[in-house]
Amino acid sequence: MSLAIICPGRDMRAWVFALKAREPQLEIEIWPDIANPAAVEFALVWKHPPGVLAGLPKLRCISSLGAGVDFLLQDPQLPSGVPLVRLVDDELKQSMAEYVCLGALQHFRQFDQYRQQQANGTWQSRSLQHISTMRVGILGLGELGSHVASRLAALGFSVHGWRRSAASSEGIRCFCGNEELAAFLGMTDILVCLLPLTPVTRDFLDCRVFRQLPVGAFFINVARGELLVEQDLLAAVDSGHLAGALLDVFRQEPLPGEHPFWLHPRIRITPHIASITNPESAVLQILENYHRALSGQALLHCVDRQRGY
Ligand code: OXD
Repeated sequence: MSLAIICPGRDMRAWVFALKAREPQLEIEIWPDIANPAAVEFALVWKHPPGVLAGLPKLRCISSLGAGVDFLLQDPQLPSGVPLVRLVDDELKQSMAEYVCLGALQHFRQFDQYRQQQANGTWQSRSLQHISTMRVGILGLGELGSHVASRLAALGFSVHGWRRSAASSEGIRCFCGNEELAAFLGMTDILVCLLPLTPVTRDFLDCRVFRQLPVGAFFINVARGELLVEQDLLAAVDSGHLAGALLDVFRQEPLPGEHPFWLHPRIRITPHIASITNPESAVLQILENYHRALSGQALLHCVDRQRGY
């Protein structure tokens, strides 16, 4: 039996090292060099070529190498009976919180404006509100969203959240479903998107959403590019309705060289680095699930294929 790593185009040596450090006997195969597909019982996957998993007849578990599983569910030949799991990892949560807190603080403390003043040789202080007057709304209160919310609240921001369906959210005001979306957006000065990408959420962030935000709101997308209608964001920023945006994810990655986001003065971009899986910490969950899968026990962080997360 073996564990296959299927992550085209990535250097997986750190993963093999971390897995072997904890479990030296583990047999690891790296796609496309899988000697015996019938021996593979566990697959560790990121953006695999569609159809590859269907060629592994003895799979007992498919684990995403990240928090998202949208790329798995888009594979039309995804083996139907095999459980899917995603990573829930403290370091993923920590790095996501760092990124969003930095983006929110930079906007709140007007760093872009000070940068501009520096370029113009202008020495001038700008007015500063109390941080509690800055209302941050988190779309998606799953593992990452809830953690980010608690870190933003610890900094002093007023934080509230929105989720598609009702569920308890400790210590944070939560709006639910389409009926409460307008109320949520209407009191959001910084909108942070951490929704999973599913057929229901694709293109969710469009002109109707931006229109309902207060004038001068700021937008941060750290979820998936396909949630955003990019033209609608550009129009909302260019019209002055939105103050700007910080984007880490895009419909097409890498972002094409001629894309208007590159040179836009009020849109900042990063190359999908908000939260990066650290092999050292992530292999703990992966190995736990590997053993659970082999012994037929319930797996950690299973994905509901119907919901898409
Ligand atoms: C993830 C990602 O899903 O990095 O973990 O996008």
